[in-house]
Amino acid sequence: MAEDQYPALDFDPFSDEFLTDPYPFHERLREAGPVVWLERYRVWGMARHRQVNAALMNWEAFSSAAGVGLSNFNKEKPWRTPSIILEADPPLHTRTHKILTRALSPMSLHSLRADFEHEAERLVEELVERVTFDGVADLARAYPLKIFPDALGIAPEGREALLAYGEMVFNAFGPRNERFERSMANAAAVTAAITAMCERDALDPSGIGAQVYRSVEEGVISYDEARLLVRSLLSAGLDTTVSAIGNALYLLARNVGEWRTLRDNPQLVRTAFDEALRLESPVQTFFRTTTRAFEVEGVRIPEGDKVLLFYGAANRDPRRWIDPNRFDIRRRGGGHVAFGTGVHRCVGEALSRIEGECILSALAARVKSLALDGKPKLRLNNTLRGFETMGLTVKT
Ligand code: 4IA
Repeated sequence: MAEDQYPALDFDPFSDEFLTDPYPFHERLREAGPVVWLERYRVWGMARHRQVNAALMNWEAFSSAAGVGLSNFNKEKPWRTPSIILEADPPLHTRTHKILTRALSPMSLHSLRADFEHEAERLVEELVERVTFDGVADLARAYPLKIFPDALGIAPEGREALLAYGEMVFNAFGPRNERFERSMANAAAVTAAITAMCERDALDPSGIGAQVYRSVEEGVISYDEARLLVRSLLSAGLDTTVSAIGNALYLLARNVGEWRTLRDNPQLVRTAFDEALRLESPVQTFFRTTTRAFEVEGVRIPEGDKVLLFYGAANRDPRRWIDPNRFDIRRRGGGHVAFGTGVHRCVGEALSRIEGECILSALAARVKSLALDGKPKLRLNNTLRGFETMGLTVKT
């Protein structure tokens, strides 16, 4: 391709049509070229694994500090105080990242595992007795909504605000479309509830939230920064795992052979959950902003432009995976970008894996067959891919 020639595409990655079935669009994006121009939002797009991975690894050229949504914080006022970990670059990011990495370290998580297992087994037992239930409301949502706020040390009252807030946060990374506006209907009340939950005095001293405040005593961050880091945990940790668990249930219910393989080989829970994350990635897209002109395969992206990275498309790139659309719970080797990669790679990965694996283990131990009742309904969101309802029937 000649200099300054690039494919231009006119579809809207945040439309109902795209979000309902993104995969044919992903294929067109990947096949159009390593980097494309998206007319509708006047941003660049990358959908191939190699380029998405490379951009995520290069925080110096592909900055997060102007926000990882469509809105450019250098030009528009952010809808909330920017996150000091997600929407920051080193060196600020390095300092905050260390704090959350410590709060979510294997050591801190170790003591949670028994509770997580117990709660998963209890919930699955209850659902097995009911035989028919909603895989989202009764399992994929119910489970994280109990154990995650418990782990953080959040009071039992008012937890509904957490899901409403997540809905706002993840829609806000997209354009100010109808979906975004609808989720913001109750914004003031929801934000006030979340802000109150993040205060030191509102948190149980034995939880992960209180752990973040230890860094204030150590003089590493200010009180306000700690509060923002607790807000990051609340923003990032719930809707993502709800989607991940729901999507895994969907794939296992749809692929009877894979369910049988898991039931007969429960040691495969880790790769099964990982494969579900690859194939139906909860986080579908994030943006970066170029800090300088950057050339990708002969296309020059100017400084200060937004670049939309299609994680979900990268995770099904046939250049990277054999039979990419197949759900294969024995697939190994990782390499998907569902958790991102580079300095911003998910700090809650280990926690999310414990959640996913506890649910899949409890099901594998107790359930012989898992079947969808009718067609599950998606919950469309500008960033997250997940279900709203999913009728399931289990047999023991
Ligand atoms: C934050 C990537 C996503 C799960 C995420 C969302 C919000 C925040 C961090 C990560 O508010 O810091």
